[in-house]
Amino acid sequence: MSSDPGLDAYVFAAAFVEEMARAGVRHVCISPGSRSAPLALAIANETRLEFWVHVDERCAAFFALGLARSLDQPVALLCTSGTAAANFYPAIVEARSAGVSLLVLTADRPPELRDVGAAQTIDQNRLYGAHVKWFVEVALPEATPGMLRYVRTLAARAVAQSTETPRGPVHLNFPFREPLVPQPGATLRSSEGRADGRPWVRVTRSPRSLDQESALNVATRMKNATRPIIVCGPQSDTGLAKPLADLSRAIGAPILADPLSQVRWGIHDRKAIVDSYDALLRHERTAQKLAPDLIVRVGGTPTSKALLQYLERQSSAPLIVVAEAQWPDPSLLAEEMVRADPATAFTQLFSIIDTEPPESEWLDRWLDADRIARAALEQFSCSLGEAFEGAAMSDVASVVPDGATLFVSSSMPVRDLDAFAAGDKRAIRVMSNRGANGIDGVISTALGAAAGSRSGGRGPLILVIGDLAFYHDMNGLLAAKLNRLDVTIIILNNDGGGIFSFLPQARHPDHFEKLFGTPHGLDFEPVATLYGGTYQLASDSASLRRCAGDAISRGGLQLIEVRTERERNVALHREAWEAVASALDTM
Ligand SMILES: Cc1ncc(C[n+]2csc(CCOP(=O)(O)OP(=O)(O)O)c2C)c(N)n1
Ligand SMILES: [Mg+2]
Repeated sequence: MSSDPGLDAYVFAAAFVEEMARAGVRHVCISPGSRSAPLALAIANETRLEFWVHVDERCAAFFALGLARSLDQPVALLCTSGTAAANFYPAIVEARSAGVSLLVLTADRPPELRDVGAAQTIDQNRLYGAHVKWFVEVALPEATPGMLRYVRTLAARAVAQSTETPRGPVHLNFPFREPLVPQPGATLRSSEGRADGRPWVRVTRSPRSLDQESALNVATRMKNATRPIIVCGPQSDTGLAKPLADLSRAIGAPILADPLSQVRWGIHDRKAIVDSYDALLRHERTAQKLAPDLIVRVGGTPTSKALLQYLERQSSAPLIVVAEAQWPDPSLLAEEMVRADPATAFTQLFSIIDTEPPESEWLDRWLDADRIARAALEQFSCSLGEAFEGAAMSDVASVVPDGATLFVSSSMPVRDLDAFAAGDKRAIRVMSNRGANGIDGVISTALGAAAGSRSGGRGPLILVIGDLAFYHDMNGLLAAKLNRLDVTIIILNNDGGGIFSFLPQARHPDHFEKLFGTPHGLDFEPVATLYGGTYQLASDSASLRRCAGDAISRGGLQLIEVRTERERNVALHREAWEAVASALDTM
């Protein structure tokens, strides 16, 4: 123990922070507080780290989630003790469900001040329960060689734990005793790590592949199928598209590409991509004609309910799920679970199958239906003289520049993107908080992704969000103002929860508006002024495309509102599906 215990705490914290940086962390979201001072100062002094300060911890954690997603890197979070830490909770739940690496650092009182009425002290032991992969009650800081070895190893291990498949959040609770800062004038020295900036512990791993025998078995099943389909659900690996396209070609399978699959858009071989399945599988006769004899699924559970229901009806076709870690099969119909990294597994399978592609009347049948459904949807949208959420979603998707990121909120935006937006060869990343499907933290996550796009040298970020989800996270907009982020936000304002009008409760009008519709009557224009942004109201397709195009090229915080009406929106969706059905009837 030195004569400056505040300096010892700093040295200990700085060793942790330095090791975090050496293990690949580049960004930290910090929320203000006193107990966390040793870590906050160490982070601010670590030149490899960029730090983002957020007053609202809920926003901070979602912002970190968006950054981690965008950069495909672990991101750290720091807050003080008490309810501050509890406000991290929803983003941690999402990170756990969606497999995103976060290092959650919370400061705490030392053991002797717990449960004795000390201020701002709650039980932070395993605060996030099963929603973190790893919890550590960190030792009290000491600047001795042994304890510095301990804290360096801890940092390396925490990063490794959070980035190991399945990725996820880890929680480290740091007790600090007062004094929390070094004496005035003290030199903020740090301890010695390994030479040449090497991490204290280098962690090595390689993607999980299939052993020879399993690969041969799965390849044989795929090759023998005459009516195979591949369903690609939400996933973030942009490297999956090519091996997936190769495999689909080798077995003559259509790829039903979820909007969050990173396969619907992109420059890979697109010949087998089907993206109108949500509309065409609602047509019973077409769905029957498209009954598969093998289903291969990869990625998370698909967004489309029509697709999920179709898959459940095909229970006689064997279902092979390729998933390295999660168990993405709520249908409980999987016959085989292939435990390997999907891109690696598909490359292996393709190298075994690599024969002349089969003459595929089967694939043509899918592509014909897809073309007819798409044309009917487009014709329907063009014929409207009013704002329609489905058309708005495809309008926005159509003006997203190559290289941009499109973030869509849960509830109807992600479903409308799925149902109405056609894929093409633009390299567009599509993101959404679909781990736990929350409508909270959407703005902050999107802004985190915008920050990630900026630091990764990528294109702009466009967010499409419902009015309730927008309202839920308005606090998050401060990050756009303070950090001068470029983000175009399209608010689909139907004055409440539009999704509920599609659900059975809509047929119980007595309490519907109060309990489910939840209109708020808010005027969003002043929100743009409050946060230093620009506001536009778009009244139809043409003006939405124009406003969005202008907003994206202007940069800064751009809000565009599209006003719709919930009941009318349901009617228009039904008309769109009917238009598709009539077109398919002629097939
Ligand atoms: C945090 C959270 N609270 C509640 C819900 C339940 N919920 C699902 S959709 C929805 C309404 C969303 O409304 P809005 O964002 O306006 O989108 P719309 O349905 O109108 O497209 C609600 C409350 C949820 N998913 N997440
Ligand atoms: Mg709404």
